[in-house]
Amino acid sequence: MSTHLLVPLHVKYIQGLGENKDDLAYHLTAHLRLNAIYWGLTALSIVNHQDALDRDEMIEFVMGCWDEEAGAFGAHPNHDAHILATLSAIQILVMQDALDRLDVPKVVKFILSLQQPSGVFAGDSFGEIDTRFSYCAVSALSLLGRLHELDIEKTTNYIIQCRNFDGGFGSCVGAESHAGQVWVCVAALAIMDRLDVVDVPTLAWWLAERQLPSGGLNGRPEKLPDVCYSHWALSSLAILKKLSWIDADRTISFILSAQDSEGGGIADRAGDMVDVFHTVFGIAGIPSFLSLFLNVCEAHHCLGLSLLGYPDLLDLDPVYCMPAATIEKIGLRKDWQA
Ligand code: GRG
Ligand code: ZN
Repeated sequence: MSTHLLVPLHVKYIQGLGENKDDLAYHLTAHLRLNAIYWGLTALSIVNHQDALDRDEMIEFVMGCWDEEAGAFGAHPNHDAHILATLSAIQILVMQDALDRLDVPKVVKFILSLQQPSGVFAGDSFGEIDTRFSYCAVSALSLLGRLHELDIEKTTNYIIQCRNFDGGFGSCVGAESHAGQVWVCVAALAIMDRLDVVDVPTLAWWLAERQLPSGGLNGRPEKLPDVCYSHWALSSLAILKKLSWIDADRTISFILSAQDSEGGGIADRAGDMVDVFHTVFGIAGIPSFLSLFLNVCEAHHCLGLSLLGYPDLLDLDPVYCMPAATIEKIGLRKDWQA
C-alpha cells in the first residue's frame, strides 16, 4: 500500500481521461462531462498542476455546452441546460479567469426561474427538486456576484425544513440525513450567512461518528466507508470549525490505500476501480487537514505525521470546493480556521 500521494500518476490519469474517446465509459458518462472537467481541474489545482490541461481547449468545450434557448449550460454539447452543469461551467470559468465569456444576466434568470414556491430549487425545467440544486443556485449566484437577487429567507426556510433530529440534512423534506446532503445544506447556509440555523454540537457529533475503525468515513450510519465522504463530511466539519474531531492520520491512510499505484486515480475504497469523482474528493480530503494543523500549530513538529509529506498541496475552500486562493481573489473567502 502506498504511504504517500502519487501526484505525478494522478496528474497523468486526469490528463488521460479526455483522450480515450472510443471507450464506452467515455460515452456513458457524457451526462457528467462538465462536472468531470470541474472535478479534474480542481484536483489538478490542489496538487499545483492547474496547467496540465489546455486552458483554451477547456474554455471552448465549456462554451460549446451553452444551451441558447435556456440561457444556461448542459453537461455536454447539445444537452439540455441543468443547474449542476451550469455551476460546473461557472466554476471552471472562474478558475480559468474567463467569466467575461458568460452572459451573466441570462444565467441568473435561468437559475432564479428554478426556485419553487417551497423555496427549494429544481435542477432543470423537468422539475426534479433536491437540496443539491439549492446549493448549486446559491453557490453559482454567489460566484457571479449576484447573491443579492436571491430570496435568502425562502431558500433558507426550505433547508431548515430538511433538518433532522440528528442535526443533519436530507435531499428534501422528510429525507434521512446523508453526509453529501449535509455538505450542500451547510455550505449553502454558510454562503448565505445563515449558519445560525445549524445545531452545531449535534451535527458535528453525527459527522464525527461517520469515521470508522479503518479510518474511512461513511455517508450515513451502517454504510461502508468511502473516500468521497472524506470530502463531504470533512468540509462540513471545517465549516462548523470542528475538524479536530476527526483522526487526520487515519483518514489520510484510508485515502492513500484507495490509490491505483499503477494507473493513477483514486477509488471509493481499496481494490475498487478508480474514477475522477473519487480522485478529486480523495485528494481534497488531505489539504483540509493541512489548513487546520498549520493554523493551530506554530511549529511543524506538531503536524500529524502523514501530513508532513504534503507541503505542496494547495488549500481548498470548504464552501465552494474550489482553490482557496481563487475564492480569496474574487473576494468571497471567509475565515474557516479552527
Ligand atoms: C460543487 C462539489 C460541488 C458539488 C455540487 C451535486 C452536488 C453539488 C453535491 C452532491 C452532494 C452529495 C449528495 C454527495 C453524495 C454523493 C454520493 C456518494 C451518494 C451516494 O449515495 P448512496 O446512497 O451511498 O449510493 P451510501 O454511501 O450512502 O451507500
Ligand atoms: Zn463515493
